[in-house]
Amino acid sequence: MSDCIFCKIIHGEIPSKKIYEDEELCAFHDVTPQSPVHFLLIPKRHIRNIMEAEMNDTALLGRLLYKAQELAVTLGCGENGARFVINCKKDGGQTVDHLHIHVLGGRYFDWPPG
Ligand code: DGP
Repeated sequence: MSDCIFCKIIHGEIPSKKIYEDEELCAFHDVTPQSPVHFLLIPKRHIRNIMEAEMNDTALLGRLLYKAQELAVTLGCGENGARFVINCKKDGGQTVDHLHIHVLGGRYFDWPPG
């Protein structure tokens, strides 16, 4: 989608610190990190949010989740764990309308969120 920040990152039109990329997925460090490890993993196809995923997307969503934990382990979160977050729409605090999972690690996160 032409005016989507994350689509522009995928196409290299906006610089980013990429961690991983394959034919379906792309991961890069968050520009405003909230913890020592904070990256975003996204599908390359423009899906606006998790609630717009379709039945046909279940394999992609499975890969997204699997790759998120794999990258978290690679970045040193294997022992202490991490927070995996998907914000959705206004009440979920989503600010970029391209499905993404936040992976946050390297420090403790309280629960419930504020
Ligand atoms: P959310 O609130 O879940 O929609 O989070 C969007 C995240 O995207 C937020 O933590 C900041 C990050 N972000 C926004 N613009 C950019 C950008 O241009 N580059 C990178 N790397 N991250 C961005």
